[in-house]
Amino acid sequence: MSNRESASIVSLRQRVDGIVAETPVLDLHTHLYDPGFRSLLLRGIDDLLVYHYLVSESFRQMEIPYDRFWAASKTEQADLIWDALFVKHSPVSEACTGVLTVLNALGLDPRQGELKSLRGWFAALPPEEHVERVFKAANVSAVGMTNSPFDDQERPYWEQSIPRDSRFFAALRIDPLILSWETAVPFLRRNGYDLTSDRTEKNALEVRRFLADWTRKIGSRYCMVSLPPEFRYPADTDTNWLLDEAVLPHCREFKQPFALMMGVRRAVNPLLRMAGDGVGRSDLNALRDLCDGNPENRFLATVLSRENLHELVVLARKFRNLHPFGCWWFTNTPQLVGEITRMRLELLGMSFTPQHSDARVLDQLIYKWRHTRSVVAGALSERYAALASSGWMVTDAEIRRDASELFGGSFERFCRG
Ligand code: HDL
Ligand code: ZN
Repeated sequence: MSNRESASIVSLRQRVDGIVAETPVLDLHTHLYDPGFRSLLLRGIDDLLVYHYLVSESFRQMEIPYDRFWAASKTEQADLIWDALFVKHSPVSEACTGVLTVLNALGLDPRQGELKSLRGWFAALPPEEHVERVFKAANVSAVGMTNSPFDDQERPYWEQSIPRDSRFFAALRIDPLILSWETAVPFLRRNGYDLTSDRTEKNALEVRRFLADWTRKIGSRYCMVSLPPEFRYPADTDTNWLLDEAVLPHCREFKQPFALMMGVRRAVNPLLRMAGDGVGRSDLNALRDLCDGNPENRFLATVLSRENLHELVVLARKFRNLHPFGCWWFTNTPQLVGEITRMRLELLGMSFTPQHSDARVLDQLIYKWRHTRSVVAGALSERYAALASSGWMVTDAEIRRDASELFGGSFERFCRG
């Protein structure tokens, strides 16, 4: 490669880095809450350190019995995790590095003094100002929440009219309905829905009334469910009856996509509580038959198993009502985000959404998006360099258009249908 050619590759990467950095992102799936939900919005150094990704990693470096850890206060747990993963060992995992990316971006040096000074800094930051500071540092324009009518902590907030920050849009999460029908029925009955667990048209209509009531109450933009690797479609199950007779007709009526997160094996180690979930390979024939059998429905989909990711991309080539999104959870590491994004660009062009943060703690938006932007910009630059070698010189306007598509535009267009 001549000096001139290598110089133009470097400048191309710099152009792409710059444009990607200045492109605001719509983060379609997080577990964050609008500050109006008060204590449900997790933020600050202790919430960052007790993030379940770090809990599972720290148990590998600690002898403490599970119950002793869970009996400790959040501050004590954070101290244990800091010592295990940051003091006794280099914090090289993605989740550890992320904490340091956040602190560095906020101008905080964790090497100076104890965690106490960091705690004091965050404690002095009002939630609304904290949101502004993080959204600016992460260049995030909006985040999708995860809103469950079945969550006893969250539900009361929807029953009062709290002031809402429109940047936090709602998404209706319905795992208990879809996956635990027998326990969902008494919950629905307690909340005014006249149904039984029998698979009748009347009961299906009551479930649709529940879905419609909550979609209107929270103004959700899509419905979402996470599914175990064993999920099959079609199948003679309550899950599939609910999908066919209630959820998918509801999504058609409200002109909303249905989001599937496939391949999570819950409570592989229950002693780790939220940190105890694992992964399993899904049978994506189920997704194929959902897309093929419901052409009027639109499906957002992400998969947890790396082995499913190539199949998901190939399926998306066959069904335009399928929109792959994100490098979910255990695939959200720089190496895998790079591999997955290159695969998607090379097989789908721009018709996908490369990432969602899945952030649970406000400050995580900073690291999850800085790390993602760097990797996506690299993959995009490589594709543009391939174009350049065929004489197609991408313009800055085209890079801005493409980045805007990848960081929320394509999702929003898919939602509009
Ligand atoms: O089911 C989900 O939405 C997952 O994202 C889980 O919440 C998981 O605990 C998680 O936070 N992954 O990033
Ligand atoms: Zn999630």
